[in-house]
Order: sequence, then structure tokens, then C-alpha cells
Amino acid sequence: MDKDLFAHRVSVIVGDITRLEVDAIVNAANHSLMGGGGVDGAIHRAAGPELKKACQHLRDTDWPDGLPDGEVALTEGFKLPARYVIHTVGPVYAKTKDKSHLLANCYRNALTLAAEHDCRSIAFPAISTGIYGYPFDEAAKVVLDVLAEELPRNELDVTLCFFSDKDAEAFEAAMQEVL
Ligand code: AR6
Repeated sequence: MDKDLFAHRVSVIVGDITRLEVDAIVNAANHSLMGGGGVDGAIHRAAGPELKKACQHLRDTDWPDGLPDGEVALTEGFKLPARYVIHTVGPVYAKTKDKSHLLANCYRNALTLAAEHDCRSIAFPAISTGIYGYPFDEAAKVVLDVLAEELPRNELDVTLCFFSDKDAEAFEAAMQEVL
């Protein structure tokens, strides 16, 4: 893993993702795309009702059966400081089934979609680690692997936005282990 690449392109912060002035923020949504709790609820509240209308449009057009795990869909950010919201659906954690490829797809596909829309910066929440129950350390390893693979392929500045000091510290520790 390239330590300098991480140092230059990845920021780890603690805060509310809805406040970030980046080109795109990623939403840890659910299949319906119609909003929910956690970061999804916060993003919908901050973006205003136009976001739900845009999500309904996605359901009416590209995703009539809902957004599958690991897939991504883009809307405008409306009242958010971010230009775009990239909605993705992380896997619900299951002890008996390895779903790490689905979590990796969320990050990988979001980076690709952001680059396709000429974004220079993107911020992620810790997808699946809240209501969907993914153990934080396991999720951190997935994120680090995807970033190591994808950072050289695009020019995006990546912010990993955690909601607590504890999560940010755990991620930093996981990062130190592999760098
Ligand atoms: N900014 C940054 N991170 C946040 C914020 C925020 N404003 N709010 C929460 N987090 P979760 P999931 C963190 O549960 O596990 C929704 O109902 C939170 O502390 O939001 O992927 C959807 O509709 C945690 O670390 O997402 C789905 O049904 C992380 O964001 C379901 O939850 C993700 O927690 C998705 O569950």
C-alpha cells in the first residue's frame, strides 16, 4: 500500500457528512431509496424534499425494483453543500456469509461514478457499520483494500467521515496496521 498516496488523498475526519463542502457525498441508503434512519435520514433532512423526489425518479426509471446491494445511483445534492449525493446500499452483516465484496462494491462503484461526473472530491460515511451491523474493523479492512486499489486509478480526494472519535481512531489504527 502506498503511504504517500494515502497521506495526500485521504482525510479521516469526525463530523456530520451533510455539512461537508465536497463534490459528492455518499449515502448509506436502503433498497427503497426513500430515506431511513442514520446517515440516510440526516442526508434527506438536510437536502430537503427535492431529494426524495429525485430518488423516486430513480425508482421510476433506472431502479424499479430498488437499488441492489453494492450498486450506486446519483442525484443532485439540492440544499446540501455537496453538488451530488451518491446513494449506495451496503450489505446487512451476517456472521455466516462473507459479504465483503458487496461492501467493496459500494466504495468502488461510488468512486467510479464520482469520477464519471468530474468530481474532484468525495466523502463517505462508514457504510453498513450502523443499523446494518457490519463490525467496524472488518469494514475498515474492506475500505482500505478498495482505496489501495482505486486511488491510483482516479484523481479524487477522499474524505472518510466518521460520526464518533472512537470510530475515527479505530479506522486510523486499522490504517496504521496496513500502511
Ligand atoms: N454523518 C456521518 N456519519 C453518520 C451520520 C452523519 N450525519 N449519521 C450517522 N452516521 P447507518 P448502515 C454514521 O446506520 O449501517 C438507514 O436507515 C453512523 O454512526 O446510517 O449502512 C438506511 O435507510 C455509522 O457509523 O447506515 C438503511 O436502512 C454510519 O454512519 C440503513 O440505515 C452508517 O450507519 C443502512 O445502515
